[in-house]
Amino acid sequence: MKILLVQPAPFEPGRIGLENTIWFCEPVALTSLAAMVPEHEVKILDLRLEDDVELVRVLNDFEPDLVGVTSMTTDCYQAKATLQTAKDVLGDRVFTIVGGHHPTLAPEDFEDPVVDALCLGEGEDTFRELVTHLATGGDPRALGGIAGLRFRDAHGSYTTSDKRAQSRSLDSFPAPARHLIKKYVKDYFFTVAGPLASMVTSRGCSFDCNFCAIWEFYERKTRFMSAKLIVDRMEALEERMVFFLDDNFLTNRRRLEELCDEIERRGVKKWWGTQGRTDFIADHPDLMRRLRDAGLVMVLSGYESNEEDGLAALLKRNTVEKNKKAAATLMDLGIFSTGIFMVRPDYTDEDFDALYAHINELGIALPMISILTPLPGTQLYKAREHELLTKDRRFFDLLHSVLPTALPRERFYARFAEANRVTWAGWEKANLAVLKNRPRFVLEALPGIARFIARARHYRPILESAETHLRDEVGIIDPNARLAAAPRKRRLPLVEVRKEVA
Ligand code: B12
Ligand code: SF4
Repeated sequence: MKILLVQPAPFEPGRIGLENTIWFCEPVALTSLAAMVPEHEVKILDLRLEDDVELVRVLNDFEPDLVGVTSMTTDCYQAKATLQTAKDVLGDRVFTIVGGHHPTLAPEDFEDPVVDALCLGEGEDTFRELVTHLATGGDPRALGGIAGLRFRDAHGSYTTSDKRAQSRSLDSFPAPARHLIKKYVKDYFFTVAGPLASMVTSRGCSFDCNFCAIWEFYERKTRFMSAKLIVDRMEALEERMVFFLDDNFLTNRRRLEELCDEIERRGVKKWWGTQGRTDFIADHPDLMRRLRDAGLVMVLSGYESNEEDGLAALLKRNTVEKNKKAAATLMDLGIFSTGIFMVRPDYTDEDFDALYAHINELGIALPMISILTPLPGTQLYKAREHELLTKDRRFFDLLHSVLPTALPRERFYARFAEANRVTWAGWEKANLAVLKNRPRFVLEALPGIARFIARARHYRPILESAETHLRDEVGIIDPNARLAAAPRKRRLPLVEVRKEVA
């Protein structure tokens, strides 16, 4: 069977967005799926790195029997457009499927004649069974025997098959088929690190923050790849720099110690980065030192708030004290710290001032500010859906406020856009610490540093202008939308909706 797997491009490339400057990585979902069907002819198209016409060209030349696309919330329309194009070019002889976080958490957004099926949850086994069914002449409208699908049945209605168990050991999955993305690899990066390989070494998270649906997507279970296999896979990579995409990599102390042992024993020389919580960093400075010595150069963490109340309202189960200690530990060790902070739509001028002052005190190498956004599937979404100003999925990029703001929108975005200029006090100190501790990394990253500076210069005017946000919203969000009552200093309400999930 001929299979085309597609990573859609953002709706409007060149707008504000994480992938333009900070983090742009390989589509691990697609290489993981491709690895499950090695006996079939598979192509992967990363449309973020291709000309607009490439999709149509490949559809015409390759004539795939199946087109699959991945989608997070912001990619929803582009993912559907990809499948629409597939049907336009190849008609009903092509089977179309979408998978990923958004179709799993908001399947109704994909119920459309151009979508034959949605993969709900983890995809590997579902995809392999589907491909085998279709390749052996199975009816494309009779998929009820394959767990983890929502599909269009013989009557054209959507039907959901049994739930796909998410219990398979991560060590039992084959290595992602990275040879299919070889031509793109030079273009993937995390800040100054690139060309960058990406790996996933765990799935799930044991926390239950109300703005994040990772724990719901993985049904409250966390699975880990063994330290030995991580290092086998690292050794097999051509790239010197690797990013572990795990949402919460720094969590299983024993596994991390084993990872250090394996890396030391085998003498693996890679620079690597990952995501991890600040409480773990604060509570394990010695282990962080060992991890640093094993090649850890960068950590992305959600610091989120400068207020204990703010953290509690997000059910983050962390403290400002731990945030401070983590930032100091990372600076001390010379690990490049990227910190994500959230501006709330109910922010006043004083709130903005306090958050920015706090960030400057912390001393983060790269602070990133986002806007609190109820993403579909989260507890926050359930609690605040009725307040949304739009359900246009392009605005769920954490850079637009889909909730009414306390400040006039113009002022809100002016203060938000200002972050890029006013939160850099810790930058120099934190980066000098990296330079001092990791001169070899800095030397190897010089081309990446030059590319990062070029990207930052290009996107700065976009990031630092409130106009870009307001322009995006024209005709979609009422520019005068405001919170009904001006907020005052108060304790933030906890959002406790959950439990129907368990
Ligand atoms: C790397 C990453 C990115 C990359 C791009 C990812 C890519 N595809 O290239 C970058 C850095 C650009 C990015 C950006 C953003 N991201 Co992001 N990102 C991730 C991260 C950390 C890893 C993605 C990954 O590769 N996972 C590993 C693969 C194996 O898992 P998977 O994608 O879920 O795929 C499996 C299944 O879903 C399914 N599947 C997936 N696709 C398909 C397709 C088919 C055909 C089939 C059959 C099955 C299938 O099978 C796969 C194998 O089991 C995830 C967290 C996570 N755990 O996934 C967040 C995540 C996807 N991002 C998220 C968000 C919110 C964003 C941003 C909006 C904001 C931000 N600041 O992070 C921006 C949006 C960018 C934009 N375009 O507007 C959310 C999405 C939530 C949602 N409702 O969609 C996640 C889940 C993080 C979170 N904690 O909530 N992100
Ligand atoms: S935000 Fe991080 S710690 Fe919280 S549930 Fe999501 S992945 Fe886990």
